[in-house]
Amino acid sequence: MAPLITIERHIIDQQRKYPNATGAFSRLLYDIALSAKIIARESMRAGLVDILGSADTENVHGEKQQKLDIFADATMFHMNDHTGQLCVMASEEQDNIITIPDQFPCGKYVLVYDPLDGSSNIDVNIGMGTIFGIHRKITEGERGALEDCLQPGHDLVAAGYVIYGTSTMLVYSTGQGVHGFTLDPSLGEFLLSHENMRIPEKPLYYSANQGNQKYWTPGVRRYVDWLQGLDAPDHEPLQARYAGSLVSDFHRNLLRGGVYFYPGDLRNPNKPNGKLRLVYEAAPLAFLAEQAGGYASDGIGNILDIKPTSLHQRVPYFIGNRNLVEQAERFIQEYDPEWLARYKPMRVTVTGKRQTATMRVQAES
Ligand code: P6P
Repeated sequence: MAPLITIERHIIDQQRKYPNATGAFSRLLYDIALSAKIIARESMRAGLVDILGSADTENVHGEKQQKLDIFADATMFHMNDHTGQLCVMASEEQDNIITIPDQFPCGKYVLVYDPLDGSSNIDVNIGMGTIFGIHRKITEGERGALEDCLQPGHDLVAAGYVIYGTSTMLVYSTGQGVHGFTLDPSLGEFLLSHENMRIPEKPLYYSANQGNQKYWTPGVRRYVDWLQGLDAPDHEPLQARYAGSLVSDFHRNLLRGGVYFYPGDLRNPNKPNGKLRLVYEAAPLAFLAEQAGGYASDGIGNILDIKPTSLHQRVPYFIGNRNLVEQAERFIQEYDPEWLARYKPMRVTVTGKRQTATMRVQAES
């Protein structure tokens, strides 16, 4: 029988590559895996306990919160607030940064997360997920601050997601490739099932909400024609698959090859930057995509080079096979000068990892 490699064992094996590791980072990854098991258990019972439906509250984005949203958010907080690994947290469901309670010690890591992405799918039994990113603390003092949560994605030390689908999987990377673990409910363990995940060279799918097509820019509409092979008789179309859940669409495209995009549009001239949040959705998955041989862009350049200027900042988003994402950039560059003029001033980039970072305000360049 092939050896059962639990996520705990995999984390320890990864830690052994760093002789000076204290184990703090490994313990943080355990705690996230345990949080995932707890959320998975509740989401699998969602139809049986009073956790379906809306909580009759709204989050910072004015989005109706589901009971399971609130449960997942509380779980991520309570499983990580006391461990001494973190100095601050940030959640899609919380307006401001989440400080570590005074009675608990602080650590050197920062956890940003979307506790339950795609929660509108809960009541219709379609997949959803948790997305997380881990940064190092960069500010002075024991306790973390907002600036610790506003680091560019290329400074992430780890990122991952949990997908609550036909099975529950935890997929993560610490910069040493992307590895997937499937939860065995009978053991309560995440077991290594997808080692060194790489996005296939030949893509099969594109994922987008084409109900918004009338609001898309000319460049994005041209892009969809290209994806559908309408621009050339010998150009094979990609198949459309859209789950309404970023984690589900990203996971499928990571395994089968493809592109997911949620572009900026022309509906609101003051909001050309789309729907997805940079800090705890777009950047962590962009980190994974790059580790798996893919790429993520806001339509201009690498998502990982964008310096967040606010906690819930939104970005236009294209993620998947590099050649597919770069084609979107070319069409936007050629056909969308009006949109580019609106969006570029919002875009601050930092090229190069922290030690050699050079901040550049896109609007000035
Ligand atoms: P729409 C879920 O709210 C989410 O952030 C992503 O998971 C998903 O891809 C997208 O929004 C769905 O948005 O506008 O297509 O319903």
